[in-house]
Amino acid sequence: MAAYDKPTLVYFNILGRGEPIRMTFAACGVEYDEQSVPYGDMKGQAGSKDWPFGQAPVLRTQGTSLTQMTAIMRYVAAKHKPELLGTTLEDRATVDALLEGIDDLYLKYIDCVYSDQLSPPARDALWAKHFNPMTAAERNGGGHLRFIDGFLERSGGPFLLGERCTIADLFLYFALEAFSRDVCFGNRPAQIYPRLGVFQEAVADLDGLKERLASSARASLSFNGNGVG
Ligand SMILES: N[C@@H](CCC(=O)N[C@@H](CS)C(=O)NCC(=O)O)C(=O)O
Repeated sequence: MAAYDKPTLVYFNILGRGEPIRMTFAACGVEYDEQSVPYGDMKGQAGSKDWPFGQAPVLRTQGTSLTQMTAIMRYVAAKHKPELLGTTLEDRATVDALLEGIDDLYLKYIDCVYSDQLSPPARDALWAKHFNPMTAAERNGGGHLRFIDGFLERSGGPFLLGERCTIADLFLYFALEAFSRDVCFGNRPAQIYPRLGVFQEAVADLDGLKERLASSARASLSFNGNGVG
C-alpha cells in the first residue's frame, strides 16, 4: 500500500480558523502536519497558486494548496469520513447552509474582536443584535444564534441534523467556545439557549475529537491573533 501523503495545515499559532480544520482531522482520526504562516511569503505571493487568496488557513496536499476553511473541512471529511458531510443530498446542502450561517454569526464576533477589542459596549451591541432571542426577526444579516438553535430544535438533537454529527457541528462547537469565554458572553448563550448544553456535551464526547479538545497543545493556543476573545 502506498504511504499516506500527510497533508500540511498552514496556519497561525492560534485557534482561529485553523481549529475547526484541526477538529475535523481529529474527528476523522487522521494525522497531519502543521506549519506556521510565513507572513511575508503569504503577502508577497498573494494571489499565487500557493496563496490563492493571500490568506490562511491553507492545506497543502496532493501537490495542491487548498484554501477557505469550510472548503478544507469538507475536503478532509469527504476524503476520510464522508458521513460527516451528511448522508442524503438534502442533508449535505443543509450542512453547507449551516456552515455558511454559522460563519455569518462567527464573523460578527470576529469583527467585534478585531475592530472593537470586544469592548463592553461593542459586546453588548453584538449580543443585542445577533444573540438576544428577542431580536431574531430584526435586521441582522442572517447572523443570529436563534437561527442556529432553531436547527437543533427541529432536529431534536443532540446534533444539528439529529443523531449524526457533521462538520457543521464541529464549527458550531468551536464558535460556541469562542462566544462563551468569560471575556465574551460567559455562560449566557447556554443559559438562554438550553439546547446548546446538550449539543456541546454530545460533540465533546466524539471519539478522536474528545482527545483533541483535552490536549495541552490546544489549551496553549489563544482564540484570536490580537490577544482578545
Ligand atoms: N474566508 C477565509 C477567511 C480567511 C481569513 O480571514 N484568514 C485570516 C486569518 S483567520 C488571514 O489570513 N488574515 C490575514 C490577512 O487577511 O491578511 C476562510 O474561511 O478561510
